[in-house]
Amino acid sequence: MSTYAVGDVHGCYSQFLRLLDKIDYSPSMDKIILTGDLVNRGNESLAMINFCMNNPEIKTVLGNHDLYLLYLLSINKGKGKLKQIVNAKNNKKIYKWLLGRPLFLKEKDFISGNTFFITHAGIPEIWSPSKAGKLAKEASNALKQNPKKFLESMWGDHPRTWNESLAGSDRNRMIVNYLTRMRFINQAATLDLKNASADSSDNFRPWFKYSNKSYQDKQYYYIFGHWAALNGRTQNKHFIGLDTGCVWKEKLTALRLEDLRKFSVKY
Ligand SMILES: [Mn+2]
Repeated sequence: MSTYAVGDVHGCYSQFLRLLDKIDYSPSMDKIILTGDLVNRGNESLAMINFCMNNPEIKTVLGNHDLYLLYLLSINKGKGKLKQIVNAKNNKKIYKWLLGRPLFLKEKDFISGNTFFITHAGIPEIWSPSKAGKLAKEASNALKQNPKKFLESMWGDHPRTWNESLAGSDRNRMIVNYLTRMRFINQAATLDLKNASADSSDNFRPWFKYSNKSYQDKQYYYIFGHWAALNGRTQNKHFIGLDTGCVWKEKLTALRLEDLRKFSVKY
């Protein structure tokens, strides 16, 4: 009985099945938690979504591409690789299912006592994990309450810095941008959303290079996807990047939470 976190699948459904095979996945015994971005770029996005809907023991957080899909579903407009989903017969069911996915998951391993925080992009140093969990729930509730309004006003890179007094769409956008799009931030936790490479610039460093008190907890592990250029390299075993670029013809990776062992399949 094991729990695995799996990196960004991006419509690479065949590779995902091969990975499940490799870890000898049993739906009745094992748990899977995906880091989001189930869809887009790859060719089998619809198959991937359908598989997850049919296997409710598979959990996922929402990634920026999943949110983009939600937006396209909300305006009933297919685009690129997501056309197959927007035009699918069960598109209403997919929309409803996606709306119910969280932005943050917490998983405790009771044998080791380790706690894992799973988000698509990460948790900025200005927030403790419990604060991030609360804000994630706040944004999810707003999304469910008024999906159209939320999704329509979600786009944009501003504001760039968190401020407790932010309200309405600005606040939701900020929460979503930290949890699903963040890579580099500065000392004030200002986001640089333009740089998708692995190289720091000016005063911006990878979000996990700062020194939040929670980051020092020896039993806390931060699991994220999103940053394919990083290819899992954080130089800190408490920050585990699982997007290993499957859709860029690299690898799809699973992490077994019990012993932190990684399993990968090649594209
Ligand atoms: Mn992403």
